[in-house]
Amino acid sequence: MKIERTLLIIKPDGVARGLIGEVLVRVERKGYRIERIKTLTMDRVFAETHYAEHKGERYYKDLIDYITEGPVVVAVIAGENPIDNLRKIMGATDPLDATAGSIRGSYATSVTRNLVHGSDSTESAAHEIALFFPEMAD
Ligand code: IDP
Ligand code: MG
Repeated sequence: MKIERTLLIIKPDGVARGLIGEVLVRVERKGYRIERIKTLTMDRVFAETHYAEHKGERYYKDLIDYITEGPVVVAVIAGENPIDNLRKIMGATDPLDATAGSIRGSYATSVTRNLVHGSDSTESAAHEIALFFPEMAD
């Protein structure tokens, strides 16, 4: 089995609503290991770096306001095929399109305030892990 990694973020609404455990239990029960985990509050400069590819989108300001509004939990998730599996556990970006049993399908109603983030490719996972956990970069 090839061990790979992805970055999970429980966004400010997930932390404020007391859903940290709910998210992590699903990730662990799927079979993944939580290799690193911490709480932090992103400032706007950091958030703009993380979401740089969205700059110019009409929802960009709302996204930066949202992600900086309070603490988030950031974790490195390790195991087999973590990127695609985590995105499946999370559900589609818009909770309306997310399957009913997914995290977003179960707990979110808004396309912006959709509780969780997961890296979307091997490249973005490596980039995001290095951004949030620079001590892990090799
Ligand atoms: P993802 O989080 O499922 O990978 P992305 O397209 O990468 O989705 O968008 C990043 C974040 O930006 C989303 O999770 C959501 O918070 C916000 N977002 C994306 N698309 C929209 C939109 O059409 N309207 C409002 N917010 C959006
Ligand atoms: Mg994305």
